[in-house]
Amino acid sequence: MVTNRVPTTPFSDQRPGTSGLRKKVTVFQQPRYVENFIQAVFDTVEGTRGATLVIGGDGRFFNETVIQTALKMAAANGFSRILVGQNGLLSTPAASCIIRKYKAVGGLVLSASHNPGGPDGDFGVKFNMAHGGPAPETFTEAVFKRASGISEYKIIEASDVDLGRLGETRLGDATVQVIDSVEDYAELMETLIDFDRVSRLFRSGFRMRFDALSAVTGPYAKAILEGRLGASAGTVVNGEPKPDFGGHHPDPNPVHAHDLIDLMHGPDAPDFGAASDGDGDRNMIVAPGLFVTPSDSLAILTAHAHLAPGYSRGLAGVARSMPTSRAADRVAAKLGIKAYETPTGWKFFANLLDAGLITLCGEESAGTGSDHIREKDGLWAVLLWLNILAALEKPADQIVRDHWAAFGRDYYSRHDYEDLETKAANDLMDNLRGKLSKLPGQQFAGLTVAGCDDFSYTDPVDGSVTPRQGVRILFEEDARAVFRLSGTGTSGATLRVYMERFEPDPNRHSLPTAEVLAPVVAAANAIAEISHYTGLEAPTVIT
Ligand code: VG1
Ligand code: CO
Repeated sequence: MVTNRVPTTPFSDQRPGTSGLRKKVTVFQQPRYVENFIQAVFDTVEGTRGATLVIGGDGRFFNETVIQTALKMAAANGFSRILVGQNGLLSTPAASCIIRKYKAVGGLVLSASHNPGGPDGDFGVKFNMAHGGPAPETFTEAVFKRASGISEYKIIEASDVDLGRLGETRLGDATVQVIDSVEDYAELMETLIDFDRVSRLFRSGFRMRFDALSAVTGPYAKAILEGRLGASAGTVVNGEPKPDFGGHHPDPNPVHAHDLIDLMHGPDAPDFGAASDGDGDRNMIVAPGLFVTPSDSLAILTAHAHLAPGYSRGLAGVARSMPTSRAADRVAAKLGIKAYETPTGWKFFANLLDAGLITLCGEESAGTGSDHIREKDGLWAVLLWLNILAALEKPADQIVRDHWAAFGRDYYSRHDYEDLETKAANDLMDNLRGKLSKLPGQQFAGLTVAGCDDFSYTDPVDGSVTPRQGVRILFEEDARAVFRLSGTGTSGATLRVYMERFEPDPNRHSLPTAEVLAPVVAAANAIAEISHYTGLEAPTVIT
């Protein structure tokens, strides 16, 4: 077998963001672009020789092309065993599960997650470590440095591997094993969730809809919900992964999953609704007539997780990303467990999980997970909800309302200003950071600033410090506004403004979110001078 060392020259833009390297498909299609990045990753991984590597993706356009390249490069770089999902498919949580189960040195996950797909859409490459979680910043920075000085990559000459057929094939000195994408994941779920109880729930006539948005979760949801748990056929919609996600924007939020939202608010709403994103790590939960914010969902799961077999011994602690509402903290306080606040991005949860400090964690962007893997896990969250619904024998909306009655309600909304000019977005943040010291005590839209800072995270496990993770402004009225720039976009810049307000009074738990948050929105706009810097009078997406 011939191993070629192919000369190359670096690209200057291969720095991974919040979750891997994410660019337009057309950028990835440039000759040597994929090869350079993958070689930089392999050069950075310690101990590739003789090791096992996992490869899979969310099935978006360009997935299979990159997988074939990655396989031949992995063989050339000394990996001895490569596990790849059938048809090139692996959801991000399944990849994490498989890396851990088969003690791989890591895995390549090909996905741009919730970003649109297709020839004009986005593509992405993420690397997960031996613990199954996203590479930490020390690793991604090393990859970037390596990619910036790369001069050759290694690839073997071989024909493409048949990804449709399960089983082993030789590729150079390596063995490629095409594995069932769903099996290992489903097995893991069975150890955590009371499948018998959830089956009984479905047999009793409980109806649900799971919208896979034509992305990777379809096969997983069909096999588990309709297959193992006996939900009626047709429970899973848009269940075939498509290279362009059937035109869907695979971001499970009320804007992009509006079909599900409409159904759940209509007269024929089933008992429970859920959706997941491109690579299957996010989840959206909808009760009849009521969208459950991801922040509330994390809090509710924290309060009731002990009802599921995997968590019957209680939780060690809980963590949330900084912009996620403080609802989970309230539950943690009542349970007497510790609540941690991390920067945005799943990679920051890994140390806490590895050290056993937390059991559950989540983000406002619809990511929820536990110590069963090192990624957020969309379908797992849905299954845990089902377990809780079956155990409490209460309608989903009632569970949410009871939660608010017990803990108070954190009204929550995120405003995104997309496709801004990078300079305008940076100027806005610079201006905001520059005025922080003068804000405390000032009033905006009737709210008084109690305190503010630029979030800096000190990892409690390894002591590493990650500064400048977003500006937070706390108001005396128990409200909060957070500002940060997205690290997953592929064109221009996106400003995210996260707003919340706590309402303890049960008589005020059924108000429209926009009404309750109006003063916070006005204050946030005034403080950050959003219209001035963005030229926009309103956000492009409100979730
Ligand atoms: C977004 C979300 C963040 C999430 C990240 C990856 O990042 O805000 O919470 O971890 O996407 O999610 P940003 O930097 O654009 O705000 V996914 O589903 O790509 O794996
Ligand atoms: Co995702």
